[in-house]
Amino acid sequence: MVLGEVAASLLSPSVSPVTAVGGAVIDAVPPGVKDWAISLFGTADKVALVAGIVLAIAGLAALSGVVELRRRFAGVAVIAVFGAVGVVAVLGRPEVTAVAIPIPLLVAAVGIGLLRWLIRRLAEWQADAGAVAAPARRRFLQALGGTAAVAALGAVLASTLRGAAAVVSEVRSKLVLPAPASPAPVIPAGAELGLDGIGPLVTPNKDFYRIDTALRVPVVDPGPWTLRVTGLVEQDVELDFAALLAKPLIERHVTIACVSNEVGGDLIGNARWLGWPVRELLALAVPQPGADMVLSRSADGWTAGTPLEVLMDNRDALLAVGMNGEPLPLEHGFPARLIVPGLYGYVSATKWVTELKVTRFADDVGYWTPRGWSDRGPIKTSSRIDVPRANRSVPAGTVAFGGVAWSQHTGIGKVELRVNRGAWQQAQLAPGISKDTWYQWNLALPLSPGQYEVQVRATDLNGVPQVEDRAPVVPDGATGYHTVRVDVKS
Ligand SMILES: Nc1nc2c(c(=O)[nH]1)N[C@H]1C(S)=C(S)[C@@H](COP(=O)(O)O)O[C@H]1N2
Ligand SMILES: [Mo]
Repeated sequence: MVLGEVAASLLSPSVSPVTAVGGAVIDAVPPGVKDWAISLFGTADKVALVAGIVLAIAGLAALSGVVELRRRFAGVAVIAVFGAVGVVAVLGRPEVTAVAIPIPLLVAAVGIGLLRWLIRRLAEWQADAGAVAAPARRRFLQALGGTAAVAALGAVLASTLRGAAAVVSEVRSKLVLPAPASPAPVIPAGAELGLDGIGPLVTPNKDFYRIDTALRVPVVDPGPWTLRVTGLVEQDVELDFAALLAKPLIERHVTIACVSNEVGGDLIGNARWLGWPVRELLALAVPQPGADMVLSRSADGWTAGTPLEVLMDNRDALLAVGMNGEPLPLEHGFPARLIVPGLYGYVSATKWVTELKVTRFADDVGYWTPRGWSDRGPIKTSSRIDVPRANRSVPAGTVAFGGVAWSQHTGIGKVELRVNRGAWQQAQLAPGISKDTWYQWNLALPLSPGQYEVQVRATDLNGVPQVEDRAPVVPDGATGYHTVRVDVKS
């Protein structure tokens, strides 16, 4: 296993048998299990999966030792089957490369060699059992300890060696993005309330939520990278990174959100994205009549189905290369991704994007649709109380409430608060950067000592209030009022 990880560090994350098997598990498990894992482990779901795989492999290793001791080649067979599973998993990965195929076999061969060697030492010890000095016992324990030490060293090596990722990180850090032909509109004065505890209006890259199915961040070299526009188009278009950077790029603030964001959750963030409008790229390819969807595909095979009209209208859906003034971070889709105002990420925000297939909802589906999620995913109007934090006690007197509200591509008209299900009271709404971003709000309420339940509700610029009834995140996003309990102390 460690050998596989060292190879992955040097060559590409996708050659790791553990990553390949894990990826296959992610794609194959029934949606219910995956939702359960995400609700249990949250964004630590990947760590949990890898820990599970490591435990399963440790179990298999122990099993192979026990059966090999009883019967020659029984343990060898266990490892061989494991190697075969690794090859099948690697072959099934969309980012499969020729170098990845022999690696599970090599890993299995080394595993088998080690098993036979250790079993021979163990057999010598068993034969030697009566002897007082028991040198065979020492030899076995030395072999076992030595193997473990080499493995531990290898694991350290694998985690520090970041060959492929380091090369691409280096390319990324040297990259100078062109200045936008159309810069982002100036942030209006007062948009940032500066209230202690509200997240910043523009989320720094390091704090930006990350959601994807990739067990390890795909490493995509912008040199050979291309984006192809295919499918129901008058002509296929292929674009490389240099050509993309040479286009007149525009910069826009857009708040993206995950459909798995619970009411009050933090799977949402606002960034300044630099990119080329997707409609201009699609215009070069000329979509054919009848097409109504664009299936975007990433280097790791993930797909999203986005309504064609949303990519063609004037909302500035972007093929983005920059995030808050720097190239996209590797985990946010370097070298290029889609950013579509108004749609949840799972139907729009393809990272490491390599293909746009113009197609029809009747003919194609994105990754999450057969897994229980809706094929359409407009972001639902919602709002969040950031301060005071839920279940916190605050001193009596004037209590400052504040948070964010969003209704991408419509904009927020008002935000209201109510205490203990009383009358709604209008909060002060800060100006938004644009209707595609979230807005901050605040309201100071005089509260005497006691327990309070405070709820927030946003209404969009068309006068439509957010939905009160609670809905789970599946299949197309949560609804309901964010409710916090505040304990006011004398
Ligand atoms: N290649 C790829 N792109 C992806 C995903 C993915 O799993 N793979 N997940 C999507 C989802 S569900 C969301 S919410 C956004 C999150 O983008 P972020 O990680 O940059 O915040 O990315 C989208 N793009
Ligand atoms: Mo998401």
